[in-house]
Amino acid sequence: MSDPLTSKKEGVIVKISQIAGFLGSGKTTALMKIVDELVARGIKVAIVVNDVGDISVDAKFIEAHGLKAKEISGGCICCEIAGTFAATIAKLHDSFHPDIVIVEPSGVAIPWGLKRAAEYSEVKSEEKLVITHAPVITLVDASRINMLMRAVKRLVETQIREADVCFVNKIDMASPEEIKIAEDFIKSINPHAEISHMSAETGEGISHACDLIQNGTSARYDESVDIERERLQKEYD
Ligand SMILES: Nc1nc2c(ncn2[C@@H]2O[C@H](COP(=O)(O)OP(=O)(O)OP(=O)(O)O)[C@@H](O)[C@H]2O)c(=O)[nH]1
Ligand SMILES: [Mg+2]
Repeated sequence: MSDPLTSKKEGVIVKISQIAGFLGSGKTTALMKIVDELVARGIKVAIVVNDVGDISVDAKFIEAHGLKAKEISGGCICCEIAGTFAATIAKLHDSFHPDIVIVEPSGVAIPWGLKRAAEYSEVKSEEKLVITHAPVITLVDASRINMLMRAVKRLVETQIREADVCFVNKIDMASPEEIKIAEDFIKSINPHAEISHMSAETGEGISHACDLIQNGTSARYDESVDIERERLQKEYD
């Protein structure tokens, strides 16, 4: 997607990539493999994790790859601690100059809220910083799709609606029926999203995710506000 606001701005560009998905959908497992491949491609990557669960990104893994990690514990990146998240991105930028910051939001985070929080880091940085976004990736756990569609439907719907690409994950353990249910569910909520398959466990789909993160873009939060304002203005006129 074109990014008119960003193209008007000047400064060092940092791309934010978020891998969303409900608790236990495979975000950390996917993130590890994605980071591995992006680093092998020569990209300077930083990771920000917001773990509310027990499983956290292995600091040794991160150090072994020469990466900087910043863990934010508790709460939700996108709303409660937006200021801290923005400061984290700005600090990472000022000290490490990553090309891409990959964010694992908490499993209950909303993608657009995280975009807004990331863009706020532009005013927090010592340098002139311009945030761009990689396509928002949402992982949908096919092996638990029936539970997800019942117990946490609203949240999962929002994560799917705000995604550019949905990966149906855990295809190695899900049945063909579950995979089909997940695909239909995604289509019914977000017909514009690209739907792809992944097994974060076996590595299937990881290269495609890396291509999207490296080469793709997604609209800015503030751009979406302008687009919405224009649309409402037209309706009013
Ligand atoms: N079989 C299979 N298991 C997977 C796959 N992806 C993740 N898992 C497993 O699912 C569990 C949760 O994976 P995580 O990567 O920790 O999920 P997460 O989304 O980071 O979880 P939270 O951070 O707690 O929300 C782990 O036991 C993983 O090993 C997959 O593609 N196939
Ligand atoms: Mg995790």
